[in-house]
Amino acid sequence: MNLLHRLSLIGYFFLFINLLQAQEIPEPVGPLPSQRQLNWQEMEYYAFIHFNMNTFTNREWGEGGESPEQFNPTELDVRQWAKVVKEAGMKGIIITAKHHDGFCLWPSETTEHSVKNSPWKSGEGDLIKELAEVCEEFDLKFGVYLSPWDRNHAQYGKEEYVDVFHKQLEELVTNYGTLFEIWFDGANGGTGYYGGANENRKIDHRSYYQWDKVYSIVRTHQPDAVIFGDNGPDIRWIGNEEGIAGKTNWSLIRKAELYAGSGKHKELQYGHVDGTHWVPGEADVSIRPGWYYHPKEDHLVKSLPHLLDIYYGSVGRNASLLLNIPVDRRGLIHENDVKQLIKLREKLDEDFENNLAQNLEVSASKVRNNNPKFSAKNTIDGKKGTYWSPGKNEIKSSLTLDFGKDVVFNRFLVQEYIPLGQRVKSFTIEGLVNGEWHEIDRQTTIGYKRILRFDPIKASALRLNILDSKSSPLISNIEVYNAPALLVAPEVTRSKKGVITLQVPDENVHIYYTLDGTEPNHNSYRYTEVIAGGQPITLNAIAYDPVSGKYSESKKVNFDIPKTKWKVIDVTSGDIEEASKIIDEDKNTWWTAKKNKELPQEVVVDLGKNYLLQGFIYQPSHNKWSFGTISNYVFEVSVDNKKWIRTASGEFGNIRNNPIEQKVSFQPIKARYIKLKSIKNTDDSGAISIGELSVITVNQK
Ligand code: FUL
Repeated sequence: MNLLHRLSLIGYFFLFINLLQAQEIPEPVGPLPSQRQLNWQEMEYYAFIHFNMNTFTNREWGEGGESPEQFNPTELDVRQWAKVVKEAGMKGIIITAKHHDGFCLWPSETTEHSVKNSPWKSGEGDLIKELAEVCEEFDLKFGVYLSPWDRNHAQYGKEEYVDVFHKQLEELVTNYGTLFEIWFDGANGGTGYYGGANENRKIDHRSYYQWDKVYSIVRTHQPDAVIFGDNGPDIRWIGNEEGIAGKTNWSLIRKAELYAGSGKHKELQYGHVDGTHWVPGEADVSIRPGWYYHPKEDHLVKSLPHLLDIYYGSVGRNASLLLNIPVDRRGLIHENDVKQLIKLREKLDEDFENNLAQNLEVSASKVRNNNPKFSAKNTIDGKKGTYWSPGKNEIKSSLTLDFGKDVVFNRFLVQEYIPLGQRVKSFTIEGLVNGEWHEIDRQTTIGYKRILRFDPIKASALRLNILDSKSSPLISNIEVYNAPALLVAPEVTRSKKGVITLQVPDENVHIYYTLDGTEPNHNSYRYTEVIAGGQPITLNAIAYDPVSGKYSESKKVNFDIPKTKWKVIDVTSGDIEEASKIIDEDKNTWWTAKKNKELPQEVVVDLGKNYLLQGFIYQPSHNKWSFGTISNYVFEVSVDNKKWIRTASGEFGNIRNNPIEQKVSFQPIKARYIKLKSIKNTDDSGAISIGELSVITVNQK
C-alpha cells in the first residue's frame, strides 16, 4: 500500500466517524435562525427611546416644517438614561435617530435639519455619538431607528431622496461603533412639509427605498446587526403597539405576504406554521400612551400589573420586548417612568428568584438512541447548548420532573433548542397531586422561550407532554417557580347604580376594607361581594397576601351621592344620549360636544332631587385622542332649571399638561340642576369635552 493509498483510507475512516456523529445530531427543521438572530433573541428585553423634535413640539408625528431651533433640551443626560435602563435589567437601547419629521439627532452631512443647527450645545452636539459611548460604558447594546419616511425633505418621493436616505444610513452604520439593531418603520408617505411644498406624496413602500441596497449597506458595515421591518428581514413587527405577542407564536412567516401595509396584523402576531423565513417577533410598546413625551401623560405611566402582562405576553410568548421610554424635554427619563421601570424589575426578580427545577430527578418517555447526550437531565443543567430529544420519529413524548415532595408552583418556563428550528405545535403540563395527574395548562407553540402563569398548584411532580411537533421536539431548558402574589392596591369602582366593586389582578390575594376612614388590615371587613354604595361613603381598601402576610398600599376613595337618578338634560351641541357618559362613573369613557362650534358650550345635569352642594369635580378625558378639555369654566346651579346661580368660575391651572381630576369648592347651596360651561379650552377645537362630572355634597368631607 503506498502512502497515498494509506492517507486516503485514513481520510475515509474519519469521514465515516464524522458521518456517525452527524447521525447523532437531530435533523434540522427549517427555516433556521442565523447567528445574528440567535444573539438578538437572547437579549429578550431592551429599551426604545423616542426623543427627538416631537418631544419639543408636543406631537407624535411632526410635519417636517419644524425649526431646528425648537430642539433644545436643558438638562440632557444620557448617563441617566443608561443608568435607568441598566437598573431596569434591559439589555440595550434603540433611539429614534430620525423620525418621520426628518430631524436628525446627529450632524448628518445630508441635511441642515439636524442638531447642528439647534441651540443644543450651540450646534456642536451629536446625540447618537453620546449615546453610543455611554452604552458602551454601561455594557448596553445600541441600535438606531431611522425613519424611511421624511416629511422634511424637499426631494421625498423622488429618486434623489433615496440616495439621501442611503447616505444617512451609511453615516449611522459607519460612525457609531457596533450596532445590534437597525429599526425601519412601516409608516410611509402621506402629507408633509417637504421643503415647503406642503403636499401629499405617495410612494410604493416595496420598491421606492431600494431595500436590497439598504440591507447591503447594513450587512457590509454591521454584519451582526439585525434589521427590523414589518416583515423583517431579520425581525418582524408583532402586529400591534400593545407589546403583546400571540399565544401561538411561530418565529416563521410567509414573508412575501406580510409586507408593510399588508394589514395582516393578526398573522404578524401569530406567525405562520409553514413560514418560508425565520423572522421572529419583536413586541414594541410605550410605557405611556404616546411614544413621545407629553406632560399631560405624566400620570398615565402604565401600572405594574399592566407592565407584567406585557412582559409575560411578549418575552413569555417567544417574542422580545422593546419597551419605549419617552425622554422628556429636559432630556431626562421622567421620575414617574423610572419608578415603574424599577417596580417591574423588582417584581420580575421576585417572580424568577428561586428555580424549583434544580437538582431533581428528571425522566423522559424516550431518549434518542438512549444516548446520554440527549438525556432529559439536559433540560435542567443550565446550559443552553444541551437539550432533551426523545428521538427521530418520536413526536408524542413526555418528560417528568420529580420534586420528591409536594411543592407549590405557579410559573413554568420552557425553551426549545432553536438553532435546529422551531418545532413544538402543542403541549400540556400536568401536576401530580395525591398520586393523580392534573392538567395545569394546554398551549400551542414554545419557540425560544415560553412562560406560563397559572394559579399556584401543590404537586409532587410536573409532567410536560408534547402532543404535536414538526419533528422530534428538542427541549433545552425548563424552569419552575412559585412567584409571590402580586400585591397592588385594589381598584375601586362604583357603578351608576351605586354598587361598589373592588378588584385586584391576583386572585389569591384577599381584599379588606374599612368604611370609617381608618387604615384597613386583615381584621377589617373582608371583601367577598359587591358593596352597596347608595349613600355617600368613604372606602379604604387594601390587598393582603395570606401566604406572605404582606400588604399592598391602601386605596382611599370618597364616594359622594350615587348618580342613579342623574340625567343629562341639555347640551349646546352634540349627542345628548352620548352625553350620559359624563355621569356613568367610568373615567375611561368620555363625551364631547361638536368641534368647531364657538365657545361657550355647556351641559346641564338633573340630579333627580335637591341636595346641599358645596363643590363639583371635573375629570377631563384621558383618552389620547381627546380634545376640548376645559381650561376656563363657569359652574351654575338651580333648583328649578330656570333661575341659575353662578357658584364658581375660573381656570383649571396646568390642565393641558396635567389633565387630572379638578375639584372646585363653593359656599353650600341647595340645588337640583347643575350646569358646567366651557369658556375656553386647551385647544382651538371649540368643543367641550368631559370624562366624568361629579358633585361634592355637604355630607362628604
Ligand atoms: C410607528 C411610528 O409611526 C410611531 O410614531 C412610532 O415611532 C412607532 C414605534 O412606530 O409606526
